[in-house]
Amino acid sequence: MAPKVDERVLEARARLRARFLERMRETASVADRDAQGTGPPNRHGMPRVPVGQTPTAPGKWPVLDLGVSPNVTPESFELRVTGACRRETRLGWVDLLGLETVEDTSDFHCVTGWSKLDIRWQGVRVSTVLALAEPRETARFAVCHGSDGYTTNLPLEELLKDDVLLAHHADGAPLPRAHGGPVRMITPQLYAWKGTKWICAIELRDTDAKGFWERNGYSNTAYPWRNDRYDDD
Ligand SMILES: Nc1nc2c(c(=O)[nH]1)N[C@H]1C(S)=C(S)[C@@H](COP(=O)(O)O)O[C@H]1N2
Ligand SMILES: [Mo]
Repeated sequence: MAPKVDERVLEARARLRARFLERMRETASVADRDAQGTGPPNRHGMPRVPVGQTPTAPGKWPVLDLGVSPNVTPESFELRVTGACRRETRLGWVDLLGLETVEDTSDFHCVTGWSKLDIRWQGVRVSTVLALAEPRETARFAVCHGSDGYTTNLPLEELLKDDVLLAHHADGAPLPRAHGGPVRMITPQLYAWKGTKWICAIELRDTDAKGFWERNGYSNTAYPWRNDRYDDD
C-alpha cells in the first residue's frame, strides 16, 4: 500500500524549492537548449547520449567506486541530514519508506565514458528529505557522504531537482549492494559521480566544499551535456 503523503512535508518542500527556483532555472540542464536533461522524453531530436559517452550494452551496468563495498542492510541503514538546518534529521529504512515514493526513468552518465540509458528508479526525492530538515536561509550547498568514506558536493539547486532521488530500487529490483544498495543518491542531470552510493549523510553548508573527485581534478559542476568533466583552473 502506498504510504500516506504528509501535507506538511509537501508544503515545506514547495517553500524550499521556491527559494531556489531562480537558481534552478539558471542551471545548465534547465537553461541550455541542448541540455534538456535525460530520459526518453528529453532525448528527442538530440544525440542519444552526451558527447564522449557510449551507451552500455543492454543489461550491462558497470560498477565504479573506491573498491570498498560496505555492508549496509535495511536494518543498519541510517541517513543523517546535518549542518545548516533547523532540524537535524535521522531516517532509518522504515522512515524513508514512509515518505512519498516516486518512480522515474532516467539516464546514468559515468565520466569514464559509459552511459546506462533508461534506468527505472524507485525512491524518495532528495527534496522531500531536505524539506524535513528545514535548511537555514543561509544554506546553499551540501556534501554527501557514503559509508565507504566517499564524498561529493552539490549546490542545493541541483539537489532539489525532481529527478534527484534516494533510490532503493532499480529496474524493479532492490538496489544491489555493488551499486550502492540499499540506498544511493542519483543525479541524472549530472555525471554519476555526484550520486553517492551507500549514502549515510547529507551535510548542509553555507559555503561550498569539494568532495573526493572534485578535489582530484574533476569538475565542480559536472554537466554531461556541456562535456564538463574536469576542473579547468
Ligand atoms: N559511496 C560512493 N559513491 C559513489 C562512488 C564511490 O566510489 N563511492 N563512485 C561514483 C562514481 S565515479 C560513479 S560513476 C557512480 C557509479 O555507480 P555504479 O557503481 O552503480 O555504476 O557512483 C558514484 N558514487
Ligand atoms: Mo564515475
